[in-house]
Parts: sequence; structure tokens; C-alpha cells
Amino acid sequence: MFSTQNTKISKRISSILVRGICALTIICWCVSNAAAASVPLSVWFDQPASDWEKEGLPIGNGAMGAVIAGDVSSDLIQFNEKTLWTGGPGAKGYDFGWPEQPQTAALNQVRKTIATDGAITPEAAAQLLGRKTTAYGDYQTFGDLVLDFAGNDSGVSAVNNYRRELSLTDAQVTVTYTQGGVNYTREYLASYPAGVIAIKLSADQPGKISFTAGVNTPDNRSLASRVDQGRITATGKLNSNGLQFEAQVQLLNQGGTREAIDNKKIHIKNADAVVIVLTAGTDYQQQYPHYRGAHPHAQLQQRMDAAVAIPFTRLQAEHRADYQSLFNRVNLTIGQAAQAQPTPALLAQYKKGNATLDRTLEATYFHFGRYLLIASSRAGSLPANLQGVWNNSITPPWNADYHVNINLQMNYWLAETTNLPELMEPYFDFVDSLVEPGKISAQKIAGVDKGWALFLNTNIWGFTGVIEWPTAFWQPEAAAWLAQHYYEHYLFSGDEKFLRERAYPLMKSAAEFWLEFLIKDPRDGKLIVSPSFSPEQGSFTNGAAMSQQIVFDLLRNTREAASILGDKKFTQQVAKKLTQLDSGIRIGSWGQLQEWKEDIDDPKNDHRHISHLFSLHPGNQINVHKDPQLLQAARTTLNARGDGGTGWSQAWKVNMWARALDGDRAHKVLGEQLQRSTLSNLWDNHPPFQIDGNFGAAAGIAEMLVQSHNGELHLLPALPAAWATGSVTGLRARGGITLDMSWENGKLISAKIHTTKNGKIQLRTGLLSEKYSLTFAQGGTTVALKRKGTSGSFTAQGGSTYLLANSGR
Ligand code: FUC
Repeated sequence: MFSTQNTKISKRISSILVRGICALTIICWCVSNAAAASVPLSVWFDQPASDWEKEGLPIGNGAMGAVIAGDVSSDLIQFNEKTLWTGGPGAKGYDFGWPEQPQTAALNQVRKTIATDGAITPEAAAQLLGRKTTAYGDYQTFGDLVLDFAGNDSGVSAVNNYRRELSLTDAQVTVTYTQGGVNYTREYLASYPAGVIAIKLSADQPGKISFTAGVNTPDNRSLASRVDQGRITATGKLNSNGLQFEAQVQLLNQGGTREAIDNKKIHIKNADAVVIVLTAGTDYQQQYPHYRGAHPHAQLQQRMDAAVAIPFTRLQAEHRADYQSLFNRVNLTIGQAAQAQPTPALLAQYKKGNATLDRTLEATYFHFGRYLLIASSRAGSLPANLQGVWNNSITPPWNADYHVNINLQMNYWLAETTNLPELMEPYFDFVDSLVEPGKISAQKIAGVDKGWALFLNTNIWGFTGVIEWPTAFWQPEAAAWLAQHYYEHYLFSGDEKFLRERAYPLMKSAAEFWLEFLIKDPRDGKLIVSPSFSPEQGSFTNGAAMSQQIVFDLLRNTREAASILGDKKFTQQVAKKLTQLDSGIRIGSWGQLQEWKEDIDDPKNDHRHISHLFSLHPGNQINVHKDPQLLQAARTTLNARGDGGTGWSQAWKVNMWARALDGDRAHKVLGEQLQRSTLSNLWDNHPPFQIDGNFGAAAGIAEMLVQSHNGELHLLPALPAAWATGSVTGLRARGGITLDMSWENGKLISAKIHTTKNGKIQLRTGLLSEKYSLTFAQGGTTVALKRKGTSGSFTAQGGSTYLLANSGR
């Protein structure tokens, strides 16, 4: 928001400084909010997991994931590597979802029917434009590392004091228990720097650890194993597409003996402690059209040799340092306490009247979202899919793919605001890789020879075509929506190099598609999307609200980017189209925001997609401060849709109510999500488990605390009464801003604002809408604001030259 005006602002700033503003106050004091005591954060059970989905504890390093069940006698560590997928170019009949010939005639037929009849059913549209997919593929479980303790001397004794805990502070699962008078500890972590999963088994008495380790894989693949010096190497190929994979497991025992069994397993007897290191990979390469690279063996071997050469404690320390360098950037204090009871019990008692326990669950849920993104989205691998990186099946729900009509985008809403922008890298790599096949989709499916497109869903094999499922297959706005994150990344960071080299080319190409694909609505001469479908309901019509709003978002962002970068011709071209574009925003007969261009919304419709409010969130076409009527219409629509829905739907509503500045309602919906759509391990439940709701809700919590989409920095825009007093550190806002703040009785008390850019920040706080302007003469500085007493105005201190002006309420 500040970026586009930056040059103008820097020119104006000196004159403002000279004129001076009487409200400027400089006094000396210290901001004390930043170091609010942090409470250990964890998800924990007093039992092993009997159900992978509900009770497993996830660890991950972006590329690999594992779910820890922690059974004492047979520990089954289900693991994944993101690139292990069936389908794709190696499989018979794969065609990226493209028709053989451009289907212009079919498209024209659909358009003609809509023009004459006003609509066409999804079934009829799918008949003409849909396509049966072949070899689309599924994300695969890699297998299970099984630790069988049946031969353990203490195997028959009772187990006491069992605890299985995922520490969000350390990114480690720890299992502890007592058996036969021995205290056992198992530690599990997934290290990004080392590229491995590492496990340590230890006991407080020597010689007490005996087990057999082996790797089990599903039978849709070949497998050959060998054991050499305590290392199991398991290699094979998926039957369907020949994708080559390999997993290596190294066992390092301290004391006792180690013995290979049948070149497949390793038996450890009477060890004092054992370290197990696991790594895995495939010959997948993110490169259209073949998607294959070198066999993973050499790389895995090297990675494994390096990991086993260092002591576990160092591996653990390096992992922790890496993780905490991301995780510790944000600290949220809303009155939570250390979690004294197992997480399922905390969930079960939620909203039963104990505020401290409720705040504990909410704060844990917020940080769990950040934890999950760190664990499932690191540079060098694929982005987080529908299940992040965790999947125990060979036929997971929705293929555990990348749905792009909300789900992939929602996965990344929290990355910028909760200070994890580096985690966008896999998303950008992935979306970049869709452009080339997406250009062919634009030509063959939409008959457009410029730009790129994709539709409802995509996989790791560049699938950018359409599927046959009538209720979802048509979503040509997907590329435009995916492009939004590129511009947001620029707005948050102010990184002009990123804008120029990476964001703009992709956005421009997505925009070029729309400059050709939009048609004139004969009814009013406006440019519209046709055919247009509001996910995932109703008929195919012209210019449904979401289609128009997403295209608006792309064109407006692209025009801004083009202007910043000096691409004058394109700026003008896009600006002209924007004036002709149907905005997709209309207030209908019962005060609602219309979902379709015609006023046909049913007030009883509680569909989970709230597509027509894209303009409220994640778009920003609606400015609730400037347009109370639109705010009211958005509220009417949200009320009609209700607070239920799938996990992700509720998460979206948290964000929307936050944008509607209703903190209590956002908090209520968050509560509904925790009560109805959250599994015992805090994974979001669609049902089944689907991770977008975790990410979306964490983003929603940030949105309740800070907003910056309307050219203003709004602190505490939607603070619920339940979080009346608290503090947060490290949240980010557009304009290169990072901030800490604390509040009491619902009022902002202090804030520390750091900005990388110079210029003016329009500051708004709370529901009272106190307004200030804060002008930084120089980027890279921090200003601390503190309220005089509990109701006075703010004073400022620190940084270089700045101005604080009270612009009233
Ligand atoms: C969209 C949603 C579904 C589900 C699927 C993965 O199609 O409508 O609810 O989340 O994605």
C-alpha cells in the first residue's frame, strides 16, 4: 500500500517536516510489551495414537513428513516425501487435462446457450467442456518405518507415566514412559538443515533397548532392500508411472549389538541408546514436460553420510535453531497458560467456562498453524498440499493434490502476516512451473493464445486442464487468484527486485489471458467472464461475482505493478480494461452481496463457499471504512451463510468477520471451528483431515489483530472481548512493516512499528477508530508508540526522523 506512493511520499516528506504538526510529541520511555512471558506450547496425549488421522503427531521438514504414533511395543512411523506421486507423464494416457484440439466450438456453444437462456447447467457445460482425467495421480504414503519391540525384555511389563508430546517450541515429538522400572525416552524430529528425520531412543538404565527396525511399503510398487553397516537402503519404482524412489534408514547403536536380518531389517539388542536417521527421495524434477531428473540415490547417500557423521545432539540443536529462527518471530499472549491436560481434554472442555483453558487452546491453535507451515513448506520442495506433507494412503481424499479454487491459496494466507515469508518459496516455484503447461491450457481450453490458465485443481505433473466433475471443473480464474500472492509478497516486503523479476512477469502473463478472454455483456456493455461459475454451486452464467472480483484483483494489481515498474503501455492497456470491467459487486433485494449478476440468491443457502465475498477477503475491493453499505451487505451475506461449514469454510469466515471488523463474531466462528471441525491432534477436519483450515484460522487470528489492505495500518481491527488484554510480537503488515503491540481492556496501549520503507503510514487503532499518521523520513527504523495513561493519545519515540500526527476519530 505504501510502495506505490513511496516516491511521491519521499518528495512530500520534507515539506511536511518543515511545516510540522503540533501533535508531535517526543518523550523518552521504554516499550515493555515485547517480552511477554511465553508459555511452552505443545500438543500432547497420554496415550499412543490408535488413529493416524485423529491422534498422530506430525513432524516435517518441508520435503519429508512423518506422523508419530508412539506405540510402546510396535512404533509405526508413517512417513512421506512430497514428490512421491502416481500418475503424470510416466503413466499411460496422461495428457495434462487437454483436449486434442482447441475446443473453441464447445466454448462458443456454452456461451451461446448462456446468452440465449441466461444459464446452462453444470452437467451440460461439463458435457461440452469437461474432460475425463487419465493418470492424474495421487500423492502417496512412502511407507512405515516399523520399530518392533516385541523382543524387548521388558515387553511384557506394564507401561506407566506415558506421555507423547509435540513441542511447538522445539519442533520435536517426545515420548516418555516407564516400563519394568526403566524410564524410556523417544525423541523424533525432522530437520530441514540436515534433510532427514532423526529419532533417538534412550533409557535411564544401560542395555535396555532391543528392537527390530524395517521399512514397509504399499504393494503398488516394486521394492528391493539391502542392509550394509547398519543402513537399510530400500529402492523401487511405482508400478503406475515408473517413478524411482529410495529410502535409507541408518541405525546407530550405543552399546549392545546390531545385526542385519535377511538384508531387509536390523535387529538391535541390549543397547543403551539408539539413533535412527531416515531420509527419502524420488527422481521427480519440477520441470515440464517430463518431470524426471536423476535417481535420488547419490543425493540421499550424501545427505545421510553427513547426517550420521554428527552427534544427535548437534543435529537436534541445528534443527531447533533453524526452526526457532522462523517460529520465534511471533509471540502471542492472550491469557493462556501451560497446557496441564492432554490436548483432547482441552478440546473437550472448550467453551465450558474456563477462560484460561480456552485461551490456551486458541493460542496453541494459532501457533500450531505456523508450526505446520514451517513443517510442510520449505524452500527446495513442493508447497503444502491438501494435507500439508502428511498422508498415510495411496488413494488419499481429493488425491491430496493442489485445489486452486480456495485451498492452496488458503494454505498460504498466514505466511506473510505471521512472519514466515520465506515459506512462500515452494509456492512460487510451483506456480512458476505451471505457467508453461498453463499456456497450452489457455490455448486448448479457452482458445486464448496469450497468457496462462488453469482450472480447479493441479498436481505435481503440470496438470492445468479440466476435469469432468460438473460441480467444480470450471474455474479459469485460478491463475489470477494464485498470482495475488506474488503481489502480496511484494506489498509486505517492499522487495522491488522480486516484483520486477518474479511477480510481474507471472502476473502480466495471467493478465494477458484475461485481456483476451473477457467478453462484452450485451446487456450492459461491461466486460465479463463467460462462462462463469461460482464455486461449487448454481448454474453456469455470465459474470458471477467471484469471477469478476478475482479478475478485478489481478488487473488492478497488475496495473499497479506495471506502473511501479514503468511498463507504461501495459499500465494503460490494463487501466482501460479495468474501467470496462464489471466489478462483480452488487447489493441485492434482501440486502445481500449478490453471488451472481442476476439477483437470484437464496437467503437459505448455506453453501460452504462464500465466493462472492472474495472482495472482502482475500481481496480488498470492499473498503468497509469508506463504504458502510457494502459492509452491511457483506454482513447480511455472512449471516445468511451461517457460522457452520467445513473446517476451511469456517476458517475463511474467521477472516471475513475480521475484515468486517467484528472481532466477537470472528472469535465465535473460530470457536465453532475448534469445537466442530478440529481433530484431537488439532488437525483441521473437513472432514476428513484437510490442512487448509489450520492455516486459514491462524491467518484469521492475525487478521483480527492487524490489517493493512486498505492503505492503512489498522491495529486491533477486530479484537474480541475474550482477548481484552494481551500482546503480540512480530506480526507483519504491508509496506515492509513488522510490529509488536500490547493492549489492555480492548485498547491499544503500546506499539513498536518497524518499517523498511520511508513514507507515511496512516494508522488506525481499534474499533474507536482513532487515527494517526506516522511519517518515516527513512526506512529501516523503528518507532515506539505509547498511550498516555489508559485513554490518552499516543506519544512516539525512537527511530530516526518521524512525525506522529493525531488525525482524530
Ligand atoms: C474444494 C472444496 C471442497 C474440498 C476440496 C478439496 O473443492 O469445495 O470442500 O475442500 O476443495
